[in-house]
Amino acid sequence: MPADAVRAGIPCMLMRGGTSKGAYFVATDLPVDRAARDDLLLRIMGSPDPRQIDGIGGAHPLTSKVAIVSVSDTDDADIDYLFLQIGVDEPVVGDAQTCGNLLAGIGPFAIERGLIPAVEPETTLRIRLLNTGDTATARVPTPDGAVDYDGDLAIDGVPGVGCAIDLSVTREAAVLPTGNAVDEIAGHRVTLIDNGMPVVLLDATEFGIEGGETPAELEEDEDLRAEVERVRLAAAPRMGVQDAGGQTVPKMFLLSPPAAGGDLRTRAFIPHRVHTSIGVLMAASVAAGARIPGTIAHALAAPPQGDVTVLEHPGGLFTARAEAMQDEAGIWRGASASERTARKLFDGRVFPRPRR
Ligand code: NQM
Repeated sequence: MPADAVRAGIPCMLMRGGTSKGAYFVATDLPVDRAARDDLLLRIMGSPDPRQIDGIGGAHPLTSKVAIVSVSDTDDADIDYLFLQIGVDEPVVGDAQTCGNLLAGIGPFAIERGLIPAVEPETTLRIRLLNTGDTATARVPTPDGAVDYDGDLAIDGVPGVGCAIDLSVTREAAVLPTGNAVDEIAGHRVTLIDNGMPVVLLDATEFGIEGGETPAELEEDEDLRAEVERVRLAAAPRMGVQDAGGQTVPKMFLLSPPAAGGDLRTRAFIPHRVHTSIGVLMAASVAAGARIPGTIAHALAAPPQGDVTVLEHPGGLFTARAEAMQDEAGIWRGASASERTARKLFDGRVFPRPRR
């Protein structure tokens, strides 16, 4: 990293990954010291400030994200991906979760930066998700030895079409952290599940809502927000998340029966704003839940058919390919696959503000 990043700038690529947007960096372009790195990223994104007016953050958690990428030193992966959630109006940098949407941009970014060579017509890379320890495989179209962002795939929540990037994620940990399909927490029946993202599944009607409300309507309901947060804080330690008050996980899902041609309707608190669509790995966790008898999701979803679960969200539909299978010991294990688009938006140097 240059000694005077404020004047010289730092190489940075702005990318849309799925339905999110973030700043992508090569690890060696950032400070090694964690406190210095986090301070720099807050200054780059313009946090803390609800408008992030003096930085490149987009004033919403879905557009205040950072991906740090490096060549992996393990035999199991080509590329390492560290995800950081940059607080919008608070000076916090969280690493408790990964992001499956930004994951869609990791392959293209690694190829663009020469961290992995492109192979015609498609480059396959194994990505270690440093936040969770899981491993992803990404297939990126590289027809002429370069990433082709053009394509025919449309995903709900993003206008237009783009290249299809296939992602699959495998996990070793059990998907039900408590071993139970349903637990009683803070007076509610809940399912705690993690198929790549720790989420808590709730029945919308138990929280006095119908389940089809808009994100704005849900965010305006202070009593609902308080109750959801109360359950979240009580559930988090049972999912291995300590001090959840300052963390972005677990995510909270209010579920209801399908109403728009899908298998299950979802609304997600992530955890304080409401998602305008759904995260990739959140969808993997919910869809795994819909396949496990006895869970809140299973009770509300249409009966599973084939290997896809179509999740309704505020921006349309998400087709999740999530597996949930019991091993010999009866423990539920999961894996997931999805198709996303990603796009390089801007490449250059970013100039952090001198101080917070
Ligand atoms: O679940 C939002 C997003 C996400 C996470 C969030 C995600 C995922 O939609 O895989 O992508 O975590 O708040 O980008």
